Amino acid sequence: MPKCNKILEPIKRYNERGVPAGIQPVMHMKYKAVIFDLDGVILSTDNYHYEAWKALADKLGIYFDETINNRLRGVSRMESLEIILEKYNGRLTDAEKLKYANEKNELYKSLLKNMAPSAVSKEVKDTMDSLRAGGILLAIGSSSKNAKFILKQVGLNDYFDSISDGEDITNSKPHPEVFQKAAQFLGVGAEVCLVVEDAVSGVEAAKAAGMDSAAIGDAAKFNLANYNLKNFSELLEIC
Ligand code: B16
Ligand code: MG
Repeated sequence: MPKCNKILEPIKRYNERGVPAGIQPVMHMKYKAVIFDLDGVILSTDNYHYEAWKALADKLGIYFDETINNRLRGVSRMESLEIILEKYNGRLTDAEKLKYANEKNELYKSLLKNMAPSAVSKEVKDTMDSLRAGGILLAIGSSSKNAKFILKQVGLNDYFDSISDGEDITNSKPHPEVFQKAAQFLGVGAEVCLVVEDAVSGVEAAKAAGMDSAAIGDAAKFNLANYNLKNFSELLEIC
């Protein structure tokens, strides 16, 4: 498919979705919708996840570091706990696992209250505004059950055309369900969607959904996605 990135003159006023004047719409878009992973793409909650998992690991006497934390990217809460328990000598019942996962989540949620709109960079917001101004639908496809809470914290709760998150799915990435639901909520087919992901499992999920993908951050180190982004704003060149 051809690459189209023709930029129009800046629009002069706010449109009905609150895209500010001066944001440049990108025309002749290749994709009808862009589905963004949340954590690691729109913003980062890595530090909060780390602090909350570390507190639980310390309580159980389990070794935990940044490298293990990186393995939790894009992975569901219970699967994350299983990864942490790889270094645990004892055995936990399912009920105990659930209790500890809930405990971690309560601490994580209290840390998330520190998040503010400044957690979303100007580059990310301006890029999304430009895509929107060009008529592209914008969605979230996140494994997190806290996605809506996080979006509210950063003032983006009413921004996206659809949100598919951990509350909507029974299978987590690399299963394609979260992205399939996002496309379904938008009313578009997989072939017109571009997924933006920071996790390898997320890129694999996009592929399994039959969608193109753009990898950023960690996932961009592997040659799995259709595009590897150095900067978020490069989305304007590939859409
Ligand atoms: P929660 P994403 C993912 O979000 C995180 O990357 C991952 O670290 C986390 O374990 C998962 O959400 C579940 O989060 O405990 O809040 O339900 O990258 O898919 O937006
Ligand atoms: Mg992510």
